[in-house]
Amino acid sequence: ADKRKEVNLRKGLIPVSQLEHSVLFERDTISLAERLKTSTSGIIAEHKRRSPSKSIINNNLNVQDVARGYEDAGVCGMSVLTDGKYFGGSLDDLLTARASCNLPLLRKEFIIDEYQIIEAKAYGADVILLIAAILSKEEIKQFSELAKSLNLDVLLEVHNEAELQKSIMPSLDMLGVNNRNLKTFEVSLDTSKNLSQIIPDDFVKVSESGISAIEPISVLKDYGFRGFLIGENFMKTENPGASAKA
Ligand code: IGP
Repeated sequence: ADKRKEVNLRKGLIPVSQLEHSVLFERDTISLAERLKTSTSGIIAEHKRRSPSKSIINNNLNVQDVARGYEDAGVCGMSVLTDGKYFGGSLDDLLTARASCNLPLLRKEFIIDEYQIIEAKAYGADVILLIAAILSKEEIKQFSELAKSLNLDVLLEVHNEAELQKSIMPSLDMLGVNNRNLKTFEVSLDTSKNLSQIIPDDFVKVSESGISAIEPISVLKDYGFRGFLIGENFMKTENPGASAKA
C-alpha cells in the first residue's frame, strides 16, 4: 500500500511537497455539508463551459464574474469543473474562483488518484467529488479518508443502488445522486427520488444534474434532499449569478 501511495503521489507536474507548502494548502476550509444542513435554498451552482452531452454551454464568461455573481445570489456553494478534456475546465479556473469569492468550492473532477486530492486543496477547494461508478470500495475509502485528514468535505456520487451500497462509509459527508445517466445522458429526477429512500439520514443528500426549475426542488426537498447541484441551467444564460438569484 505504501508503495502505491508513493507512486500515486508523484504523478502531477508539481511535487506533492510543493503543493503541501502552498499558501492555499494552509487555508481553513469551509464545510459545504454544514452549510447545507442549515440552508433553506441548498443551491450549489456550477461553473461549466461545455459538456459531452450539450457541447458548448457558454464560452463568453469569465470565472471571476461567475463566482461573484453566484456569491451575490446567495448560493450555498460553487462547483468548478477542472476537467479539461470533456468540460473545458482547468485548475486555473478553481484558483480564479477561490480568489473571487468566499463560497465553499467543490473541485469537480474525475478523481482516480490521491494526488488530485492534495492538488484540490492546494488550488483552493473545500470539497472533493468521488464518483462511485469509477472507483472501487477500497479507493473510495482511501480517497475519502485522505480528504478528511486534509479537512476537505467529501461528496460521493452515485447513479444506482449497487453504487450506493458499495459506498456507504463514515468518511463521506454528502451523498449525491446524479440524475443524468452517464451512458445515455438521459436525465430523470426519479433517480433521486428512488435512491433517497435508501440513503441513511446521517448523510447530507444532494441531487445533481438536470434541475431547471424551482418546482422540482421543492419536490426533492420532500424526499429529504438538502443540496441541489445546478450547472447548465445557470451557465446557459448571459448572467449565471442573476439566474441563480431568481
Ligand atoms: C450539473 P447540470 O445538468 O445542472 O448541468 O448538472 C452537475 O450535476 C453535472 O455537471 C455533473 C458532473 C458530474 C460533471 C454531475 N456529476 C461528474 C462531471 C462529472
